[in-house]
Amino acid sequence: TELTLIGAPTDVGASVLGASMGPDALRIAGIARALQGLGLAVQDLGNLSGPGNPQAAPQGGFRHLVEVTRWNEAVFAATLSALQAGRLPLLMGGDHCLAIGSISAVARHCSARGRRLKVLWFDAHADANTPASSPSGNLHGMPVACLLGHGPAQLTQLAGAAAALQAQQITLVGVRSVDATEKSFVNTLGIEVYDMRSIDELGMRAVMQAALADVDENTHLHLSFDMDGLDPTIAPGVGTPVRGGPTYRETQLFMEMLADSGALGSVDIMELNPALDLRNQTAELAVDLLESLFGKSTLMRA
Ligand code: DIR
Ligand code: MN
Ligand code: MN
Ligand code: MN
Repeated sequence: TELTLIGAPTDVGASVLGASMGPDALRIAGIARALQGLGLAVQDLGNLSGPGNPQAAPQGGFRHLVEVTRWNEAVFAATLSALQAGRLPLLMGGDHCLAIGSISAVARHCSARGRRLKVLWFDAHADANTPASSPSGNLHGMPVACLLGHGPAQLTQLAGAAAALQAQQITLVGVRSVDATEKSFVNTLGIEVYDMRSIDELGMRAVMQAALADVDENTHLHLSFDMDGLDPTIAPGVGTPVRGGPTYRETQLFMEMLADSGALGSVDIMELNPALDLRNQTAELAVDLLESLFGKSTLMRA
């Protein structure tokens, strides 16, 4: 596999500043070296550029819609060209609003090639807000809704008129903080969600077996990984931590089972906030988990 690292240094979709430094923290933690060590060819495109963070109040229910759109257009273009070159794009965020751009590009690419797209969304939050339900107007709380066609046209139509995803193409894992109105919207949309209670009751293995049950040889699997999905005791470097997330071991198994599927085609690593981190440990954890995602295992396995 040939990998393309794409840095998107912005926090325009978030309330807390600092995710803009995520890409460089991942580089400092040795992301390229670690993946090369697994035998992958790694190309780092460097950082995309886009507008600064105006730190403005919401307008019409959205904060920074113009800036968020510009950044997503840049992410969309970079992701699509990596895919068209036959490479596996790894988006280094940046806040999670940017997954609208990356996943819209993946959806466009898959439909052009007749491949099925399946998205795994690892997050403490459901990211399924609309202006009607959002407490903040922050677009990093809305990408799942936008990808399903519920949001401003600038963001829902990055790849064309149709929604990037249908509800049955996305599965949420690790969720434990959903806003009151967002909760009924998630239910209405009919998205498959493995919240923390399901992980507690079923275990990560059964959750992932169910989440990956519909993956076949023609499936392109996209992982959108919000670092705040992890338990904050091991991942303090995030802007909106929520206690009670998956442990280190549970998340390793999550990554290993994704690797075993053989279907991984694109990745987002989002919401890493070095300004809130302790000696870059959350970035180092991300790199460690990425090694498992790309096939590192303790022993040879059948
Ligand atoms: C909250 C927080 N649900 C919102 N969302 C976050 O503002 O919509 N998503 N932090 O990652
Ligand atoms: Mn998120
Ligand atoms: Mn989150
Ligand atoms: Mn399923």
